[in-house]
Amino acid sequence: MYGLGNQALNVNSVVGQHANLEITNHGSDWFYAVCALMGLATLIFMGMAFMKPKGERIFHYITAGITAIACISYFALGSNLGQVPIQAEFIRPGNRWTRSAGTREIFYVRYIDWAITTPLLLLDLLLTAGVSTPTILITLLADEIMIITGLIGALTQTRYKWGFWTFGMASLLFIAYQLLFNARRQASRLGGDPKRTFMICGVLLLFVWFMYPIAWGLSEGGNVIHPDGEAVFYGVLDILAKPIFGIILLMGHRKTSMSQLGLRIRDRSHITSEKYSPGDIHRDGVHSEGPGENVGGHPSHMPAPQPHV
Ligand code: RET
Repeated sequence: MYGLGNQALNVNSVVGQHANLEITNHGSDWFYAVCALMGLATLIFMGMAFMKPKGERIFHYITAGITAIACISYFALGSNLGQVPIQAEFIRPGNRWTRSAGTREIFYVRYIDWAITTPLLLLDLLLTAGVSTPTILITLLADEIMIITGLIGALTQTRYKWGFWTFGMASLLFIAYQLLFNARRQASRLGGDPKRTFMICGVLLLFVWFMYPIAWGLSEGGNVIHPDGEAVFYGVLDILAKPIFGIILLMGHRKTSMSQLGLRIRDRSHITSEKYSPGDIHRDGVHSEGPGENVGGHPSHMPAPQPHV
């Protein structure tokens, strides 16, 4: 029924409602190319993980998870799915880029991706700096607020969308403050490779992340650029924010050990069933993990053993 080549727009035009202004085949091709790149990055990061002992893979797993989710999200984008038409606040009839658009295609799938992956990116960086758990939690909360207000603003048809954008900007400024002051001070205390990796990745992250509200203002917000232009703008940012950030971070962690960062990773893969006596098996067939709330099996008042590698 359909010929060769990218048929996503034809096939999926029957799904859901469609906006006056949507991506063309060029936009779809670009999204699929980024999808492939994210998939490749995931394979590379997982390959790099297997070259590390189990207890030293936390950054690899987080980073590969980020690109894996982006790969799926870009598959949806390339297929013109995960979108909804929204009446634009500014209709620009004579504009050569936007033509006469009443409604604009808004990809809400991006925000689902970002709601999962941006906290993970921050986690990568904050664990590198060795900051406290409360600082991590409050920074991730601000991040979720930023993404959700961005989504609500993008779905809002009136000028009130800019109110949500402002809340998102306030959250981004809070995140920047945490990175520039709290996390930087903590990373400096660690010194050496963690400090250097934090500095390089932190500068990259802040520079790239401040571009997102600009892209939003020109696309979902102001309806200034065509959805194909939006695809390229966000796509370049996403490549810098995920695979490029990820490879720099993982290379920076080649020689760092988890204990250097104050991380205690439990690796129980060395435990074999012979080490359990029959009494360790509960009636429901579940292995006992030992006393106390610490699943690692050592009493909580004693220092934890170092991870086995
Ligand atoms: C929005 C609009 C509301 C105001 C602000 C925004 C910032 C978004 C950011 C997104 C980062 C995304 C990343 C994706 C990686 O693939 C939601 C656009 C401040 C910073 C890193």
